[in-house]
Amino acid sequence: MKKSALLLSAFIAAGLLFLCCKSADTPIPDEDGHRLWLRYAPAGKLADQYRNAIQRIVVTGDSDTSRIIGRELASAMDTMLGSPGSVDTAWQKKPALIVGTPSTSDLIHNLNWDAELAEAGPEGFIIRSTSIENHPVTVIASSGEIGALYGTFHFLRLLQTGQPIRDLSVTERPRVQFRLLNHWDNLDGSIERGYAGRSLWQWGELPGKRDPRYTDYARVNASVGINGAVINNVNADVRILTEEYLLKVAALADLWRPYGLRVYLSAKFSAPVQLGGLQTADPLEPEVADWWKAKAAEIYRLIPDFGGFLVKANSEGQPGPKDYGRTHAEGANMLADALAPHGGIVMWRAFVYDQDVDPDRVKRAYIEFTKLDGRFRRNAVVQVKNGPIDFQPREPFHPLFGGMKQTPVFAELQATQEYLGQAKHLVYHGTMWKEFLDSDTYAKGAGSTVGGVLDGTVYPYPVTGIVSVANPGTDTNWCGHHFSQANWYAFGRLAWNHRLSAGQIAEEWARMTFTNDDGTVDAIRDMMLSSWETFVSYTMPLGLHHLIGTDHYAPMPENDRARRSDWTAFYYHRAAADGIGVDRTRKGNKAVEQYFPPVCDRFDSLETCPEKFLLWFHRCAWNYRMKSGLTLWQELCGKYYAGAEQAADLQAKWQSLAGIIDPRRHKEVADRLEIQVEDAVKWRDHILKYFQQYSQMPIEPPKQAITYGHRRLYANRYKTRAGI
Ligand code: GCW
Repeated sequence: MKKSALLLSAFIAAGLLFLCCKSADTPIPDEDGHRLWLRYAPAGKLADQYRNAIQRIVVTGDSDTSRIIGRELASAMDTMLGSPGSVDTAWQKKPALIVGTPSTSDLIHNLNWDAELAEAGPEGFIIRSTSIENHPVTVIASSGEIGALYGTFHFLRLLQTGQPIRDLSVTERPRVQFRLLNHWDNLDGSIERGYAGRSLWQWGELPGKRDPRYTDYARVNASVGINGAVINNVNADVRILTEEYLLKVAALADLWRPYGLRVYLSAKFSAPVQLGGLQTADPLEPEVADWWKAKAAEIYRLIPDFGGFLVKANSEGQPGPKDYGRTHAEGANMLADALAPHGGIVMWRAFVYDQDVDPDRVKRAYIEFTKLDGRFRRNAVVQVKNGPIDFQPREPFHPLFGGMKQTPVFAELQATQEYLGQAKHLVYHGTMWKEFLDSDTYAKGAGSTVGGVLDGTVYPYPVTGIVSVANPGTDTNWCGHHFSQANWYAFGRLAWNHRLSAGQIAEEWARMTFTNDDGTVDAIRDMMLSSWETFVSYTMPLGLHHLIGTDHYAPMPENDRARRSDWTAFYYHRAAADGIGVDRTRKGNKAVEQYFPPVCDRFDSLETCPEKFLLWFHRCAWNYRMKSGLTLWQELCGKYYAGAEQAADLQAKWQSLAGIIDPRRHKEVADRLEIQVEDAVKWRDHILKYFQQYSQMPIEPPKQAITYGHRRLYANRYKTRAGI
């Protein structure tokens, strides 16, 4: 053989060998989920475009925040583009990313964007492709450093989700001012309704030792625009207000300040007695007011940007102004007065359900608080859970949204999945929160959505906010279930802009958390978008609610004994031979009247009441005809069967992603889906069997549940159970 032929065949062999190695499955490295949606995975198709545009990173300013911006960009560029993004203060006339404020950057100052930046506010920002001296640049500008930080994360999100960055023209500002997490963390490290380990706050180590997780936490929040955290449980331990603890709290506040994250505390109303040694905590007693004034002053000496107090009063055994014959407004105002000189706010929770107010728990908070509308100080707000009961899988919106015309209301959502499968079930809350935020209250005619109430467009509230009960803990992946991270993310995004769609948010999250592969993203987004309705179907469909025991997890419709009747399940379903549900119509207990027309009429009439709320507002016979033509009983059976079927679908979809998602996270989610699918069947069977003793009708799985199920397993499982 000629030398050249030899060389050629060696070359071909080497090439083949290379191809073989390439095509052999390269294992996807395991991930533990700790990096959440800030993984900064290598950029795909557009990597060159990004590299060309970002030849330099110019971050000016000499502050902790600007250093954080610089570090974030440098490390992101490093892993996404494979080029150590060196951060500079000098531009050097290269295609560059320039970040800052007009006061920290001459380059930005000279762009003359001041009016637009003022309009966007100190948390808002502009991201724009422009040119300086004929050189293309991308500018992230804000009138405030925190806005520049938020803009940085927004820009990085564009890169992480594979968006082009050639012609950027983005202006963003948050729709509400206060976007807070509420931690139900106790001082002993446990978390009420927490499902992801222990509290992140190491009280025994603070203030001296500062766990790196504190800054990680602030960074994660800043990445979605969350600007505050109430760090202790609303069932408050009074010790948080002692100097010993305030010093610890101040250490957290110091770490969080450069991320724009302010600290708030849950305050126990009886603190003047427990800590101050006073005889009373009566809000109208001057010595009580003085005690709180002094306490506020002490807090602000340690934490100059302290956000304020959250208060759970006269609820579930907590002390409050009603202990002294005073109103919620009188209690809130006393605290508001103590905070006002320092710029703090009081968030007074409307989660009160005093049995003396009305026999129906659903109606109580509205009755108590609408009476007080207009009597709150300007720095006091009423914080209202999304629905009138308590974070049930599905509730109609709370009528206090729209019902409080002069007193600002904040919405309280719950990212921790207390009643939604905890950290075991995959339930994306984005869809649930959107149903709530988009609900039309009609407070001022059509279009008065809950979102519009919250952002101050329906009534000109002086303060606006949306908060969420938090779900992170010390678990490596922060939230227990990898998909529960999406609820933290979705909360931040919706608090920033309640008009974003649940689908967009799910997609962003999936791309950043898992992969930019379009097919996989579609599958994950679909799983997320269907997951809430699926959960509702196999647990509490058609307006049913609170069918649980004290664990708030497993089905317990038979639960008819508790310290209070409104803690049982029976109180809410009232199943009996004649039917099921609570008559809250005008002919019943008139709860519908708490809504504006035409919402009240819509809920009142069987013709128009959305069937998803049927048994919330109506009591119906088991053979009541549903819109589908089926009886209520058949429809109920259908929902439970379909729900369990859909849970199995979720599992199947996730299985199809094996080998695409890294093995560790894939398995951890798969293990939980296994539990979820089993639980869904348990829910279905338990609830239907229980109600059957009243309906006296056969449990009929809908035909399509069997024929349409893609898994024989499901049909077989049913056959075995039914003995067919
Ligand atoms: O949902 C209920 C929870 C309680 C919680 C309470 C509240 C913090 O079961 O654990 O207490 O609501 O919101 O105050």
